[in-house]
Parts: sequence; C-alpha cells; structure tokens
Amino acid sequence: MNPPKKLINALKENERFLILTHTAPDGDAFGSQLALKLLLEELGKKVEAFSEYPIPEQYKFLPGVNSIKDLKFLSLDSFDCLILVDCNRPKRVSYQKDIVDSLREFKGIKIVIDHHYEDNETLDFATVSWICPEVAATSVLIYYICKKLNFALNKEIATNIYTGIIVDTGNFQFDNTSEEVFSIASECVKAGANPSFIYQQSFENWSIKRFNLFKNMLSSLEVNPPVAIAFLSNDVFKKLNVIEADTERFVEFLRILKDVKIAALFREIEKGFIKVSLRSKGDIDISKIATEFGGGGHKNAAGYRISGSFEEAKMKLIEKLKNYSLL
Ligand SMILES: [Mn+2]
Repeated sequence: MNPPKKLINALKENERFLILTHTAPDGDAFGSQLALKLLLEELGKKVEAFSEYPIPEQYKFLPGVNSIKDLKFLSLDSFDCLILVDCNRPKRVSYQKDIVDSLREFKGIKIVIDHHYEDNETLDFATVSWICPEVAATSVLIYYICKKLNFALNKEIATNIYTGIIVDTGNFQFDNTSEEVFSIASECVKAGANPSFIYQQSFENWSIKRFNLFKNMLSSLEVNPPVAIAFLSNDVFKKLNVIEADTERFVEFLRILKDVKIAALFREIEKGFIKVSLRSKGDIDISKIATEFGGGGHKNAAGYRISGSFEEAKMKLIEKLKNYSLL
C-alpha cells in the first residue's frame, strides 16, 4: 500500500503539525496519533497532539501519551498543517461547536488519514486525504507512512501501531483481521512491541467502576434475535463516575450470543443526547444504517449520534433495520 505523494510531500515540506483524532479516542485513535507524532518528531518537526481528557486508564501506557494535551486548550495559531487521524471530519473531533468551527476555518493544510468511509464533509474539508476503508486500522496507514519515509520502526512507534491494530481487530479476531495485519504486527514485535504487555494494558485493565458499568449494561440488555440492544443512561454515568471511554469495547460483548447478528449500545452522553454504537457479524453491513442517521464507520462496526430519549432512538433504529430487511 502506497501513501499518496501529496501526503508524503506535505509531511516532508511543512514544519509545525497539529494532530487530532475523534471523540472518546480508542487504541487506534491514540496509537495513530502518537505513532505519527513520534515519527514526525524523529524527522525534526514540531508536533503537538490534543485529545479529549482524561486519557483513559487503558491507554496511559502508550509511549508519548503524556505529551497529548487537553483539547479544551487547543489553539490553532501556530501550525502549518492540521492532521486528523482515525477521523474523517471536523465534527468527529469534538462535541464542542466552537472547536469544530475553528477546525473548519483553519487556513493551513488540512490532512485526513483514516479508514472510515469518507463522506462529502471529508472532501470539502481536506486539502490532502488518504482514506482506506479496506485497512483494519488507521495505525496500519501510519506504518506505511513510516515505510515510505524509510524510517525503521522503533519500540515506541511500534508499540503505538501494534495497539491500534489489536484494538481495531479485537486482538486479531474480527473480520478485518488480514494477512497484512499479522505481517505488520510481526514487524512491530520485531521492533520491540510486547504483545502480552500491550494486550493486558489495553484489554485487561478495567477499573472496578468500569466493571460496574459493564454489569449495568448487561442488566439493561434486551435480546430479540438477531438483535441485541443495551442502554446506559446519563444517570448511570454520573452515579458510577465514569466517562464515555469506559464503555470502549462493551458493544463487542453484545455480539457474543450465537443468534445475535446485530448489536446496538445506546449511551446517553448528556441528557437527551445519545451515542449509538453498532456491531454486526459477517456480511451484514451496519455502516449503511449509521450513515442514514448521519454517522458512519465500517461494515461490521459503526455508530451515530441522535437526540431524544432511548425509547425513541431505539424505535427509530428498529424501524431502519426493518427498512433494510435486516429484521
Ligand atoms: Mn480505527
């Protein structure tokens, strides 16, 4: 896989880079952001990365993570180049309208590196984009950028790339687990990434409150094959003192039942504002449903945001699934 020349030139020719990613960043978001930051720094560039705070417990081990600043304090003044990784449009960077608007108005070069399906907003926004929905993780794309720049992976970059890969492939279990993914992971291990350490940090590092949130999700679970639906209310988030990032991977557990082909987790991030994560098995393309609601994603993993109550949002989803003959 070959990064576009325009992208490589933009990385070579500019000096001051700002790297951002999506809300509630996961292992691929942080992994891509940090691997690219470390790479550009090795090339002598000035680079800053911002994300939503707090940094989730499961990603505090990532090399370079302490250099990520709180998105609240973002100022765009001193950068030539804005790069979105694992994120295809400004709206995905923040729930804060003023931040999204300032990104849209950024005067420098705007780069998008992502593996979510692109949309019109991506095309309007990006000066340079590299969108590859066929790759398992954005970290894979960062790996190819390292190769193209003839940069030999070091342990820090390899650890970030490896983390992105295992988080987005469910530790080499999802449908996107390809030969390519194993081969890049193998390169990362050669360069010093430690698979068992990274697995434990990323996947077996839940706090008690996160586990209590998980139990709460299970108690809300409604299974009507082929669909499983669960809901976490804003009250539960407040009561347990947890954040959206604490729900990472939860929806994947909802697929565990044999007869469930589509899983949906509804999270009330704020009162009356719900984030919906969808997962599917096999050939069921759930990204079409998410796109209908203004979201997006991949064939088997997608999501969207919707206003209203859980019951309303659930009914709308069920109706849409029926329209697509998935129910
Ligand atoms: Mn990703």
